[in-house]
Amino acid sequence: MSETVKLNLDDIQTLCQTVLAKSGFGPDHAQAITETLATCQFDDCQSHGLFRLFMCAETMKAGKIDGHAAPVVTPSDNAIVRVDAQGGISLLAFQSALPVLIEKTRTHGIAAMVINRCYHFSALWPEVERLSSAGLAAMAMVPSHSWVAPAGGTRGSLGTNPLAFSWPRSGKDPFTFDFATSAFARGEIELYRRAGKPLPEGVAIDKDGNPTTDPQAAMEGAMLTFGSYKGSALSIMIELLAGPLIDDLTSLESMEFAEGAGGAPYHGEIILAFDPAQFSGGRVSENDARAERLFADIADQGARLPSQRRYAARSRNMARGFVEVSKSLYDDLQVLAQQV
Ligand code: NDP
Ligand code: PYC
Repeated sequence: MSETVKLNLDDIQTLCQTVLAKSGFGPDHAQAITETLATCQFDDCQSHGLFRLFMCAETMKAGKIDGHAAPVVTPSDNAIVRVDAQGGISLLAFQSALPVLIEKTRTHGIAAMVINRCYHFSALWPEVERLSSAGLAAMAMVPSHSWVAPAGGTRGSLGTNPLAFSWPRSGKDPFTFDFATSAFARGEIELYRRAGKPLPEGVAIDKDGNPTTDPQAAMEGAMLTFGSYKGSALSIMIELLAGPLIDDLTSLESMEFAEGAGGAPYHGEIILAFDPAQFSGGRVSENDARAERLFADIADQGARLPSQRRYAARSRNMARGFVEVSKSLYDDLQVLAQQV
């Protein structure tokens, strides 16, 4: 990072609250968004930290989101907790239904949270880590906008469709991964465009279907999935599980719904939680030891676990009490705070 600015938690909260309140988000939504952005920024998650304030403001400007929506959790006797975000940002809906998901998972061994009619702009790891910190294993998935071409295709049909997983570890940070099924997240391409840097090969094609390393051409053309047909198939699975399965929109439909107005995609989300106590027949500590043996074998080869960089950033930033963001991002956020 070239020139940087140091921001402590108060600075982050003030900046977020100013932008969000001025954009038109009510206090509950502003609080939920601020918590997530601060959590991401303290983990040095650049594409989904403070940078996402632009997307929040843009989503409000696009005119369809309800910044004051009150999520509604539907009671059920089964293992599915359904929460209708009522056209607001997903985060408040997630928070409202989380205690029910935890309770249902402990009752049934496996349970799912289905969020409908939400705008989604955030990283998924803060959500799955809320579940692993309650001793549960968890997965989360969302579609987005149809920016991504399927393997062998020439135009966007799929979303950047992130998949997140978290596994609780006694006395240690959980094992967590969270990544887009596109080769790059859209947010990452936006960061390359801001920095005027070319993309690596294999990330995108232009609008004529030719490979490109130009971030602007990539955004006008189509992004590619990671791992060729394998990432493409995973991405399609996410479309199905977090779309038609839960009676909500695919990335194609989310794009149509936006009518070119920009902002965050609008769709549903599915979060699955597993109770290790029930799945292992009560033999949690013996099976935790197996998992730990696997992690140790990986580390022993000099390989790193996913999220290790993030946890190191978290402990460093928490200890010193501030994060460093690029001065150009900080300046642009100050302008945003004046403009909205
Ligand atoms: P990254 O490629 O930055 O990272 C993906 C994961 O891989 C992280 O858990 C990361 O851990 C891990 N990782 C990276 N390098 C290594 C390595 N060498 N060895 C082992 N593990 C490694 O993620 P993306 O850019 O694809 O996604 C970034 C964020 O964007 C995600 O949080 C995702 O949820 C979000 N997103 C949200 C969307 C939405 O619609 N809401 C859409 C698409 C993405 P570490 O962090 O420690 O480096
Ligand atoms: O980075 O692909 C992305 C993204 C989409 C919605 C929020 N982030």
